[in-house]
Amino acid sequence: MVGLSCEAQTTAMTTAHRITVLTLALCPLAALAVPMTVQLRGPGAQPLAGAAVAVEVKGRPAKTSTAKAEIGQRDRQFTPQLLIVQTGTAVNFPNFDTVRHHVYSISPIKVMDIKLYSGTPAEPVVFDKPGVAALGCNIHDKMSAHVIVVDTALFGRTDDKGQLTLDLPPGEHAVKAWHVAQKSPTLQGLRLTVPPAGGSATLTLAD
Ligand SMILES: [Cu+2]
Repeated sequence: MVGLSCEAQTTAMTTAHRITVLTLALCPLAALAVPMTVQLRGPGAQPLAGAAVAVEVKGRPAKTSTAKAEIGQRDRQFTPQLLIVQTGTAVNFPNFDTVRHHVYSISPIKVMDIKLYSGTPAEPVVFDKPGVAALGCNIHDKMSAHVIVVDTALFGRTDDKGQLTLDLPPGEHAVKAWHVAQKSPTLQGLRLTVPPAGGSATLTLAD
């Protein structure tokens, strides 16, 4: 058994009960996650690409004190324009342009103001409350980005088909989702049921 991944061990489970007992003893609970594909749709059933989806599993830590992330500025645009992070993540805002930028947010979860600067600011900004922060640049009105802050490490961004696959424990979980086209500026709460073997589900975001 030594050197086998938990996945390989799970396959071995079917061959001998004795191995099953050993496998369960070796694999931590987190390894019992199964692949689950979520498709996020809008109120008109259209798939929502580039949406943030986060799954909150009971008993898992809501915050991090170690994660780091980055939103750069390049060619007078934020990159990326959507950043999804766990609550407590420190985000840096390096400016790769030769022009100076002035990054700000007046969103309630993070009021911030990095005044006209070049290079990388000395201190990152810690996003310590869950929700949505809309970022802008005081100099370039067209620059816009969003930081989506979620109380879970299980999150991602939907692809062109509005889909996202995550390894999740079976059960019923709370989901937080957000898409730039929705009218409400906050994360929406949804529910997701993950069957024992995983699978797929469609979730619908309101306007
Ligand atoms: Cu700017």
